Amino acid sequence: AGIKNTASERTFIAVKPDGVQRGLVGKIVSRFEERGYKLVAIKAVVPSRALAEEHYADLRARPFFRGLVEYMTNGKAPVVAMVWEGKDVVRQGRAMIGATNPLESSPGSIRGQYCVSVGRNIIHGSDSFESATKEIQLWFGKPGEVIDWEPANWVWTM
Ligand code: 3AN
Repeated sequence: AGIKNTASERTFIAVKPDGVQRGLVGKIVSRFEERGYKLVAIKAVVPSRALAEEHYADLRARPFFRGLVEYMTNGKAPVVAMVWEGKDVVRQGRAMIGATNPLESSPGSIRGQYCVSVGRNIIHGSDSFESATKEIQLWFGKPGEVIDWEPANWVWTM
């Protein structure tokens, strides 16, 4: 409850193993940077089964759950986990990513530009402020993993 300050909101974004395999990490990072968001955490990680199952706990009953966890954890490529900060970043992040099913993702969205299969849709983004809080804690729970910093103008502030 209370008023949320969405200017300093944070969201959890992850390039999934298929996105890493396809060399899309840089393009995805660029989109968030160029939109005006601030990168406050990033790491490559092969998640444990427990972490992946907790991350996708809401989907436990779905038929694709086992396959989804297997593909996130098999280590053929890591997940690139990130935390992005800025105004309305939870909702904007979802809009930039596009619909879950690539058949419904608008062509200008990340999934709309790079994916054709719902089971290989290259990227995850938190779907609400509450999910973001939970997912940031889950993936970046150790002290110091999320970094507060202030942008400065390095072109002429010297
Ligand atoms: P989103 O990732 O857009 O929040 P969710 O939470 O419904 O969508 O699904 C999480 C992940 O589960 C998707 N990114 C996708 O990898 C996988 N998934 C969702 N629906 C299907 C499906 N029908 N078949 C296979 N995988 C699916």
